Amino acid sequence: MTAPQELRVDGARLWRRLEALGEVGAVHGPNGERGNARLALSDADRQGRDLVVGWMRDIGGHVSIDAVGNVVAVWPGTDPSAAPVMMGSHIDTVRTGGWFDGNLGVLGGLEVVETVLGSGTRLRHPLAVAFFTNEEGARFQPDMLGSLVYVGGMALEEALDVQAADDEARLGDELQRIGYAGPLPCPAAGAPRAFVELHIEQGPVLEDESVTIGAVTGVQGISWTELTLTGQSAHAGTTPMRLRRDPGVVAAAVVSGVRAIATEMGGSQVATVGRLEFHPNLVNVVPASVTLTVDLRNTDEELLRQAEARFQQLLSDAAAAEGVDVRQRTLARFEPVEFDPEMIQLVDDTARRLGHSVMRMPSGAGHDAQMMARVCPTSMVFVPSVNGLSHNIAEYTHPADIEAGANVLLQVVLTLAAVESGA
Ligand code: HGY
Ligand code: MN
Ligand code: MN
Repeated sequence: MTAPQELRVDGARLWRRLEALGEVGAVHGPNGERGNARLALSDADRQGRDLVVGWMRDIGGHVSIDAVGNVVAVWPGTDPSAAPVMMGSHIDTVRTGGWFDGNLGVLGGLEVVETVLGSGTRLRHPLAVAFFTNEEGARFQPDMLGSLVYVGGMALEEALDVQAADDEARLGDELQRIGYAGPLPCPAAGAPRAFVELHIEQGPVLEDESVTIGAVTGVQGISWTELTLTGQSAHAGTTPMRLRRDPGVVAAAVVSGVRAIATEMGGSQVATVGRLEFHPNLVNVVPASVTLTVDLRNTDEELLRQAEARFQQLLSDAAAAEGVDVRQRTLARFEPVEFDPEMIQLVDDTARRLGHSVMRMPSGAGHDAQMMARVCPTSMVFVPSVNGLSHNIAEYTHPADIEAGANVLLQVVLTLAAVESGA
């Protein structure tokens, strides 16, 4: 029997599962890109859920579904009283998503379990693999909603009443519709022994530094705001400029203004207007209203607050100058999270033991791990994104890097789950 520290995953088997899940809600680009569109609780998301739950059961997992649709599969250890070592992520995607964002953390976890089961290695702690509902926050806000409810950070009833940004569908109704309104209560009873999430970096750092593994130190703070700007709809030809109250002008000031704030602040500050909708959106009508979203992030909470304050100032100045009314709604607001130092060290040491280059780095993207860190020791394993691309159907990570990340995940989990002697 292979010594536990010599165990390695079956990279080809993991890649086959990534490909199979990648065919659910497949999006094909003009240059051969193969992406995914599986917005949370859509029919495509249900199909993806059914496929992954089937794999969980195929390898003997006991699958449970909670009231917000989080799915957790568990494989027993030798000590029934021991808390599970949990791996996982999400399988919902943005509308222009890729094969790897989230999916790698869930299918990498399944690959680890299948490798352990196949080796006959006995572990004291159970192993668990989870996928959480609506991590992306593209259809329902906030993002990381399922894991937030799982750890008690958002009331279940509040989550079930969230309305979708696009079609105002109610989250709880969509859960019922796709058959994933589970029986288990939220928040979850009992915390895992630890949580480890394998994920693509989704940025350019590892690739630029030619490093294979990222030992993730934490997640930056996130601030999402939805603005509804209301002016006076009027004829584009007959209305003198001096009489206009054009919300489009204020929206334009916000788009360029938040870019200027991030550029001036530098460091890790980023700013994005990702959604911008004019109403009635017609060539010859001064818009009545404009709805847009502002995404601000920083690794430092104080700096993030400064960015928010500067954004609010530019918004009120521009709205006052144009006589436009502003309504705003916070869609998400999470402070920066630091992961457990011992967990970060374990990822770092394990990657080096396996002979991989490794660097410590914060995550620019939000992840379920930032919620799990509230209840148990947590860290993440990053692998490089080609051209730093993600939330783009061209998202890609080389198979060798996928395999390297899964092997680091495997060995980290074996350490945490405590191999039984004579196993
Ligand atoms: O927005 C994020 O960072 C994550 O993809 N939900
Ligand atoms: Mn993700
Ligand atoms: Mn994502």
